[in-house]
Amino acid sequence: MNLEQTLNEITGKMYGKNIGACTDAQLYNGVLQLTKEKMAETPAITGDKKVYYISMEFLIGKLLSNNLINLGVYEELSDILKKNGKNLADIEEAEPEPSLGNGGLGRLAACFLDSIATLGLPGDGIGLNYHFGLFKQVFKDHLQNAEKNDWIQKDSWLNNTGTKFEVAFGDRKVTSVLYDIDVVGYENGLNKLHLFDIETVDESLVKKGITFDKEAIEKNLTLFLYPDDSDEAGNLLRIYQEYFMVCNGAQLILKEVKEKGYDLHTLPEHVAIQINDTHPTMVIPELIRILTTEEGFTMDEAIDVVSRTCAYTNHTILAEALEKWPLAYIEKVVPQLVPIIKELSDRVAKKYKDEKVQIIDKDKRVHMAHIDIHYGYSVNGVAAIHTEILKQSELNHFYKIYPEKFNNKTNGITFRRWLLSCNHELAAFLTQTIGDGYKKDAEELQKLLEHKDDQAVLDAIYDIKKTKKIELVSYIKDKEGVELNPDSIFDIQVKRLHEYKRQQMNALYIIHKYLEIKGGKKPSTPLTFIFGAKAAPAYVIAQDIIHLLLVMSDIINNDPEVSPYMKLVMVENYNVSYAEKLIPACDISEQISLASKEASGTGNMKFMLNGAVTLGTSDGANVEIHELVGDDNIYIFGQDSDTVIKHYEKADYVSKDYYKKSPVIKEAVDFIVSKEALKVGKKENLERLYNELLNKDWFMTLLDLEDYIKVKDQAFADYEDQQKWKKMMLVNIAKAGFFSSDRTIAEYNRDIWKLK
Ligand code: 9GP
Repeated sequence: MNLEQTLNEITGKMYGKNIGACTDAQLYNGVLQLTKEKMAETPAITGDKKVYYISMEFLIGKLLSNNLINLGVYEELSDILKKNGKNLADIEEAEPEPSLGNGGLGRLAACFLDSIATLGLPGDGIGLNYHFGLFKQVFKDHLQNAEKNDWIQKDSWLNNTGTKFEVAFGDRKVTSVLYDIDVVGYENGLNKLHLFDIETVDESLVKKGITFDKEAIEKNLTLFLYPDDSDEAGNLLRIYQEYFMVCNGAQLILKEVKEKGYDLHTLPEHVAIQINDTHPTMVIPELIRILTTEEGFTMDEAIDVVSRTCAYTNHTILAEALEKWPLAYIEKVVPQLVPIIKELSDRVAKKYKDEKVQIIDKDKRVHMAHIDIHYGYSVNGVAAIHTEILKQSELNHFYKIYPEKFNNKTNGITFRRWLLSCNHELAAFLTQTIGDGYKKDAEELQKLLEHKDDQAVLDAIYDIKKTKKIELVSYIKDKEGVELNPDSIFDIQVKRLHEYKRQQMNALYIIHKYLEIKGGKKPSTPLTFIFGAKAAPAYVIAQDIIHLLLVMSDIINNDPEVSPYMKLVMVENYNVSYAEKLIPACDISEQISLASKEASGTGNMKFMLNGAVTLGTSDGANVEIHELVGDDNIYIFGQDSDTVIKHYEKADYVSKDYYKKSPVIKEAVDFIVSKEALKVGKKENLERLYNELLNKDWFMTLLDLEDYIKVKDQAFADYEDQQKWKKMMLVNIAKAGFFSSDRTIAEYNRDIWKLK
């Protein structure tokens, strides 16, 4: 049977209809089943050694288009649907986006799974199946509201495996259920994403918004990703979730190893466990516990085997990734781990006197990252500068003890999703111009450089950008009700909302531009500023920044004197699907974190690959983008990380000094609490943000603001020179190959996992 006959048979059985008679939603279910059947026929990737990537988040995005591409049937299916009067893009719209991740960390995990399978390496993900995931963002009265994200439908990519494990929280025992999502490599075999759920989960526990009884562990454990942890019950719930994930993960790993007939003493020869930030750290004591209590290992043997199996990735220098749990909390949740953790801590204390490297500190808090570093065999950062900062300052005490453990793995992105799937036009044009070798070997994108002076190629890239802008304009009109001008410059900042990412600095630039236009100074080409970001519900200042952006968009878009020259839109509920529409349409990619604070960033890579030019600080992977494209094809501004780190060390940054010194800064900051802003916005939020900027500004917004304004204005001016801009676009696309996650994974494998 050919693909069309199979699909007709499926829709016939499901709905008694042929393809042409189905609605898009029905067809989505039909194509879902068809794709799942094709994946089930794909051979599993096997080998002597397997990697398990354990992560609290997997931000996998919609899967239909990607799976079809990787299976090699996207075009064929698209043609079949067209022949039947249907459009694959419309059918993709019917797919709900899984809500299993938050930001870069989770998206990276998803890109990695794609690349691991594409490279034909045996490797599975291990995580949790959150029913309401990260919250759904809804704007009301210029404020963010959080609602549950009800993404799981009857038919979905989740396959109930029937596998169950018992998890003990002290004397309290619960049962897990394992769901798998198939991960198919690009023209390669199959791996799995294993998502554990608690059998007794109860969705009806959530009454209003995202509030629920935090103590009802049996019911709430897998409801939300990152539930509010501003109180003790919230902290305990996080520990319950983390332990539930690793206890299941450890049981699954050991079960698979035994089923293959390997002796557990040879674990490091058959398994590598990659610990993604510190959330899965308890897998180390948990494995040691199982091996010593159930498998007859001595403590020395268990520690040795586990330490040669586990590797740790650090994804940020902010405190949030270096979890420190009070020992008393761990005692409440998993008392059986406490003796193991104490043993691990005692061994360190005997060997090293330095307080900074202890596992349990004087206040009886357990430093999770310290467990990873002492009892794992590899510690990696996620961009060159980030790894240097870890070695030289954040984790310097450990680097001195274990220099051989530290290594860098600059992040990457899967080009299947971030080029082939989200920008068919550009992918087709690249194939036509440089052949399709780049799909397997991303470095081949460099062939595009041979066309740097080819007018037809330069024009085509520019025209594709215009097509994507027009598509985005219509999407945003539909979703947000805002009319944008496709002939304007699209300047986009999309990422989690955090002060270190400095959306507030961008907002101050926008205020400055608004005031300039009001004063009669109009930009030659109109400007469109687009934001997308969710703020953690308990993060007050982040909510205030969203408020300011929504207030400013109201003021700007409704001012007839200003709106022909500039528009501002903050898209609601930014997620992977939205990113796939925004990124191909972007001209200027905002990567403006305070230097030293963004470990890597991966949005920066996605934008570059789609022909946007970066406006950024010397932070994270921006540094490597800069090296690759050269000074002429990027806009870099602001203080470098050494300077910033010194400011922190000396505690000598005073934001008010910058405010007093610069009339431009003062004018922009003052506007936040101006009559005009207060007429639209809320006094409490705007005043709080204003005071924060003037009296604290922990992430040094005002430090770089003047330079930011200058360099951003330069970028806008350069855009006027179309020829110059087209060349910049071309160089950025051509140089993006380094950032393929296939390269990153090949490096992880070469240096850390060593799978055949
Ligand atoms: O903030 C980092 C981001 O810079 C990086 O690209 C990403 C993937 O490595 O991880 C983010 N970290 C977190 O989300 C939490 O540590």
